[in-house]
Amino acid sequence: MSENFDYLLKIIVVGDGGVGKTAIAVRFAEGVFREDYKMTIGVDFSIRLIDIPINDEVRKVKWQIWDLGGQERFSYTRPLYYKGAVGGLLVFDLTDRISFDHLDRWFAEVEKSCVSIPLLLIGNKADLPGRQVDREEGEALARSRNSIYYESSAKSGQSINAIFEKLGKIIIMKQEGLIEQEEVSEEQQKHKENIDQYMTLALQANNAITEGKYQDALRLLKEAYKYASKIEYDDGKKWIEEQTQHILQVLKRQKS
Ligand code: G3D
Ligand code: MG
Repeated sequence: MSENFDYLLKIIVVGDGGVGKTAIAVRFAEGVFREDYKMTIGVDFSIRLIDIPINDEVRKVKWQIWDLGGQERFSYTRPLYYKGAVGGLLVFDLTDRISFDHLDRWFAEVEKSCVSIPLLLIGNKADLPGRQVDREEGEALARSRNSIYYESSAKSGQSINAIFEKLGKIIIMKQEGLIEQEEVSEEQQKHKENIDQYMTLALQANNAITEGKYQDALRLLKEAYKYASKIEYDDGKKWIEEQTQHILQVLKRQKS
């Protein structure tokens, strides 16, 4: 396949563990449903090139689909995952009510980290019996979030291509000015800058710890804490506290 493309689009797939995020990414990228894929470790991504026609003209799109690899529980690297994403899928499992009830949290987290990117709402596992969420509920939530609702099955392939085509169209039309961009407020912009600052410092601290440069690490952690507070990133703060305690213990042991 030719490596030429008009757009490289990084998108994120978000939602509770087990809802089928990896299955959707794999189904779309490889056209298969694997019964046996392991829980992904770390962040992973799938790639696929597709043509998207807009107003009779084809755009070649290279998708980079980021998959929350088994890290659905919050971790300090989470903002990294969102960085640079231009769109996303918020996925729940139609046979698991709790995964639907958690969507508010996922919406909030993505909106906090990414300045207004288009998000599609996906009720997955439509092939299974025992649905716990009605189509009307999914549609209502999507409407209230200015999103679009799809029901999919990574197993049968239902709606998978349609979802990516729709998302691609929205992203590209925005970028080409064919549909209006939402205004980004100064506050949102500032927030995003604070996230970037936090991330840079947390990663530097992490490297310093790995290299045993503990004084540097302490300084970086302290600085990172300020930004974690500004963005109200409690998991980041917790991580910093844990690392700081750990370093102080190591230093104490080294002294005695
Ligand atoms: P996650 O990445 O969101 O954590 P996975 O979820 O993609 O790992 O999927 C979790 C489980 O649901 C997997 O089963 C997977 O095969 C199954 N699954 C995902 N999508 C669908 C679907 O559309 N239909 C059906 N019937 N099953 C699906 P296991 O058994 O490996 O846990
Ligand atoms: Mg997964």
